[in-house]
Amino acid sequence: MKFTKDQMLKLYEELVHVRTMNNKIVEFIFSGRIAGAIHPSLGQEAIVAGLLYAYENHHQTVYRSFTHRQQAIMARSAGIDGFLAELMNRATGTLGGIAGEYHLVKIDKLMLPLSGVLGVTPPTATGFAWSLKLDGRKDAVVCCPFGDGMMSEGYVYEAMNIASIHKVPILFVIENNGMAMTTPLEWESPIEDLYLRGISAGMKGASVDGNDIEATVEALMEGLDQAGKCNPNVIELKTVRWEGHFVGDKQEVYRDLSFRDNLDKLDPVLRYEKVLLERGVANEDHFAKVKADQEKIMAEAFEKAASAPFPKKEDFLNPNIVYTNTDGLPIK
Ligand SMILES: Cc1ncc(C[n+]2csc(CCOP(=O)(O)OP(=O)(O)O)c2C)c(N)n1
Repeated sequence: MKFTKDQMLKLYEELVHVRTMNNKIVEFIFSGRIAGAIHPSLGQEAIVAGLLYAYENHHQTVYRSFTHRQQAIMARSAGIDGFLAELMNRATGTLGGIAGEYHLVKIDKLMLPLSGVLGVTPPTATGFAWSLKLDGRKDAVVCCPFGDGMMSEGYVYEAMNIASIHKVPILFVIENNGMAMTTPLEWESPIEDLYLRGISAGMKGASVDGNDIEATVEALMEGLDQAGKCNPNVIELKTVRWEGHFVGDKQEVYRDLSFRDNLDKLDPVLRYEKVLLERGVANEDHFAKVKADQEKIMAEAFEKAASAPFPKKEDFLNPNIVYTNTDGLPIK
């Protein structure tokens, strides 16, 4: 795929958008305005930005599940104000601040069920994709991203197997960052290339440099195209987790951090800046403007969410609010 100048600039903007949101999340956690274990995608922005771009440019509707590192995609799906308020457990959140990001389900916004239980999304997303096929829906497809740690859960492989047997319209995306919490990949998998698990389930698949935004987008667009024709497939995107598992996790006690010596070779934002400079598509002034614009957008959106009130205490105990139907509306 050749990208036009406008498309390249859009990809760059998305990368900066995701990086800026990551940095804001960290800032708001350390200033006490976001609570709980939040997992940003620092260093993995090309995957999040690539998925955003693919979802918005694929010719079918893309229902999606999420990893815990995809706040920017949740924000684009739910609407940034509602999402950020939900992330900060404010009453103005998409689900009234009761769900938080871990349980933000909104089918009408294409957001498939999530859970704090690792491994739940592939079986759920596969079932949803299968129902699309049974309903004769040719206008829609499902994308299910997950990490290398999740790939080691038995029911994730079972989901791939079922998807392959019944040819359901789903793309599995493995974000292989080489770490599952404190566990390095070699402790949980005898193979480095996890897309081979999809191949062994009879699907097509490929492994791609997940820090290269263009390669990532190309692979995802092709994967969605195939999935949309009921050819389930798997794309593995290799990347590196820069920080601890969650913000505040002291990873230096369990992890060799020598990868940090080569961050400029890994950094998806810096790498794409070099590409755009070499191609004469953009210059340093453009990069600075995009960063300043994104900083302003994020600062305003985060402050707005943080200034909203918390839900009422009794709402957390109200089953009509805690349990919702698939559109995220209270069950009456
Ligand atoms: C069933 C279950 N086991 C363990 C956990 C704790 N846990 C949350 S995230 C995670 C690691 C996930 O690793 P990976 O899938 O590689 O994603 P990454 O965090 O690297 O993006 C673990 C073990 C959980 N939430 N649920």
